[in-house]
Amino acid sequence: MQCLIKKSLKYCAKRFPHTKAVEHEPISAKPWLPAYVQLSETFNEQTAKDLVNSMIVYEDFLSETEENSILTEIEPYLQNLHYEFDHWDDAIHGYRETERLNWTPENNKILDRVRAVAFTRNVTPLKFVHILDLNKNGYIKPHIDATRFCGDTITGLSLLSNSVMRLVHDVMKDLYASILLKRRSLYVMKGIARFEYTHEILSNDKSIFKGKHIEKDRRISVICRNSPSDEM
Ligand SMILES: O=C(O)CCC(=O)C(=O)O
Repeated sequence: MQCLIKKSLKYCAKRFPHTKAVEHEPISAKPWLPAYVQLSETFNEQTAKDLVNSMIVYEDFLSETEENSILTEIEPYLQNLHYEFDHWDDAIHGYRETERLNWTPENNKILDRVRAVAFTRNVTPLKFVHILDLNKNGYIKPHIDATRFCGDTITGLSLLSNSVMRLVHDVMKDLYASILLKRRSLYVMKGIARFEYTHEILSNDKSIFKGKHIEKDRRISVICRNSPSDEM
């Protein structure tokens, strides 16, 4: 039997020299897949590339000094707020939040760097920066940001803790991805990732990436968005 197979392979190789045995490489083995992304096996090359190109993470975007500089500015405001456990649209659990317009010159420089990376020239960044403080037990449930509050881009700096963001296709629920958001990283979510996938920050007990538990401690995200009136 083995002989027969060998013979027929030889025959094929002679007759069709341009054909190779088709190997089915799993999507997780693709060299273009960034290390911070884990995809469900139902993605094909196109759906995977569409997602990966619209959800980019810049690790070590902030230095420790820059992280401290932002924390020093925002902590006094956050300390006056209580963590809440019921969000008005039931989207967040264990959080406190504020918005900030005026920043120290050093922190303004950091935010300008974020905007330069995230927004193209024809985009109007919202002046208010959203600060979201999730306590150790806090998490964000799956949602798609309403288009009346935010344009096509959402960017977030992650302070104080690593976490896992889960993206799930809003219609094809078996297309889902885990994104590792390391402390001091910046993510830029736009286009397909922003409009076609829900996003959520997993609670510490579900915070798993590539089989490893990612400890989610208190985490502060500093989020810049663009205007909903930008043309999309
Ligand atoms: O904390 C984060 O980075 C996620 C924030 C979020 O879900 C949102 O802005 O819609």
